[in-house]
Amino acid sequence: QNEQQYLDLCHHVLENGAYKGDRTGTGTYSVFGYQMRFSLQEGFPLLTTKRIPFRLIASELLWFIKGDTNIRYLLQHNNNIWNEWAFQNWINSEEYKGPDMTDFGRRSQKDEKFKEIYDEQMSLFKQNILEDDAFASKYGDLGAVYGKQWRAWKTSQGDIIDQLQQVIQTIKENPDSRRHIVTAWNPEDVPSNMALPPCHTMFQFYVADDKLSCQLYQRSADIFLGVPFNIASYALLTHLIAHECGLEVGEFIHTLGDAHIYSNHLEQVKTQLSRTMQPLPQLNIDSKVESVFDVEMEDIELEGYDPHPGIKAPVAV
Ligand code: UFP
Repeated sequence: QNEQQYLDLCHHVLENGAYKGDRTGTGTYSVFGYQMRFSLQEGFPLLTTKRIPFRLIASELLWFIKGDTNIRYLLQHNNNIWNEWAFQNWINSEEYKGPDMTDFGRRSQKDEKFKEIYDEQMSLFKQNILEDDAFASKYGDLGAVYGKQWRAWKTSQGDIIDQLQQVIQTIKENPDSRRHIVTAWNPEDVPSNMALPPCHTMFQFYVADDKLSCQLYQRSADIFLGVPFNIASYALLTHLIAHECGLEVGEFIHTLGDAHIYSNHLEQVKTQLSRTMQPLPQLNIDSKVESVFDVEMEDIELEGYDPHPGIKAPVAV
């Protein structure tokens, strides 16, 4: 069963994970190298043992697919998941004259007073991104994030490669190819140009029996907070591309490098593991959709999602 794959991963890391320090200073239990297989025919792999905000996953994916790198699109869809990265550029700039926001992520988790001041600055920032075109193009753009690498990879010759468009074309023209790859890891951009070196390093498509499968190599995986999003995102991508190519969906294969549970997520993971899985939802894509590049939120519908409540956990920053 699909969701069991994820719960097994949690059990595996709780039992076998090595304690390991990490960049954020939080500490993790970690294994290296792990694979899950989700049969997309069985249902859409959105976890039911805690509520996962599908709307955020879908609008972020559409943002990648469009090759957009400006958070304005996300804000227009009430999606705040990339705000901190843009905000960091804003407070680093000479134009920012507000209160000191140094280390805002960590401080707002620890200091209530500071959090109020930060929330106010963040909401002003969001308003400016939404209302002021010049401000948005200057401070809303995240640069070399997934949208850019997928749709506008810059070569050393200064040319642009649209990897996603090319891979869709080859899936249609030469489905048996073993070269259906999109890579986001660009050594030239890591780390100086990138807010966060890509976690989803590369993915490959595969066609057999008129079914489209996708495998992702994820170099670093926050099992409690990140992975449930990542599974749903790539499952949705596979559905969308299969739809455009006139194929059925096959499997999503999720291969993880450093797969870790943060030491301050252990209780939350145990709570989740104590719950009973519900039936998986179904994904419906509007049959009018022809190209993945034109998909909008209203074309995607999730049916029969009845999860357990969400579980809060601190994000490692
Ligand atoms: N992370 C995920 N999935 C994502 C994403 C980040 O699990 O889609 F963007 C986690 C992995 C890790 C942290 O815990 O974010 C990135 O830190 P690092 O670059 O040090 O691996």
